[in-house]
Amino acid sequence: MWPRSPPNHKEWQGSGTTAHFGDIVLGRCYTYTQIVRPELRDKDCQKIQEAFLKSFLSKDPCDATEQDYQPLIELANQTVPCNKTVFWSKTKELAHQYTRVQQALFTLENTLLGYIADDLSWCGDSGSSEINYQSCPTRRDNCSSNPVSVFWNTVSKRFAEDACGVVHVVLNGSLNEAFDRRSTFGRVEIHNLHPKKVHTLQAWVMHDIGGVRSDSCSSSSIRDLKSIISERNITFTCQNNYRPVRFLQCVKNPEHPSCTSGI
Ligand code: AVW
Repeated sequence: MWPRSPPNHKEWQGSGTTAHFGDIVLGRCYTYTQIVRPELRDKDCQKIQEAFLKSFLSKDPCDATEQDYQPLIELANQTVPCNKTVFWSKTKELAHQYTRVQQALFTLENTLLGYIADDLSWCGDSGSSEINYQSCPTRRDNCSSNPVSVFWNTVSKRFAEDACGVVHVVLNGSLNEAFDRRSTFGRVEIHNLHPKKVHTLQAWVMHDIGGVRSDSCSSSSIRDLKSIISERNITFTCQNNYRPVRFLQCVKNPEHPSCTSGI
């Protein structure tokens, strides 16, 4: 049969599967389980790679589901200790810089599944068993249930459900709204914290050095977050420019006044 679309024709608006996807998944899995967290050295990276590929190959890339990822999630399952979970929203780089220094802390990308998938893109096609390296669907294609979005929603939900003790979130206080209900953090993670396990959410609202101080702990978006959290019977605390994270920002701007006095 003639292929549905000729080669090189871009079917979708998003970029295609990351080149060497399968090898990257396998390589990252080995790096993580053998070097980053050797306590996971017994994980089967071949099986993890296979389960990842199976989750989206030969399937309609606009109809991905949570169930597609269950075998992968089970193979890669990992316990994050209580008090060590760090969420982020619009602060990915800073949050990762912090957990790189504080190695006992975990963002989602410091867990095996998040580490493997970080910044990759992937999709397949229902009419073929091949990886689509040409293009992948996005929300712009009217396709919110694409394999990448469903993956991050599913693993973010699981990451939040598994959290316990005090949990942390790094927010961007230089945006109009440091807390955005439509973000993965606002839409998925806060609603999946278990109040019986998580007693406190501690927010760190970080301002860019030299940037505008547009949002802070007393702003309306953070009040919004506080009310959602309090209604769920979880204690909410908030700090502007949490010092250990501020120090990391100051590494790049040591002479800025906010880094030389009173920080
Ligand atoms: P955002 P969110 N690699 O900055 O609160 C590629 O507004 O929405 O923050 N894409 C990713 C990754 C990743 N590592 N992580 C999330 N995405 C997607 C997961 C995701 O669909 C972590 F646990 C999201 O809409 C954070 O606590 C967007 O890229 C929280 O969710 C990032 O948007 C960050 O998500």
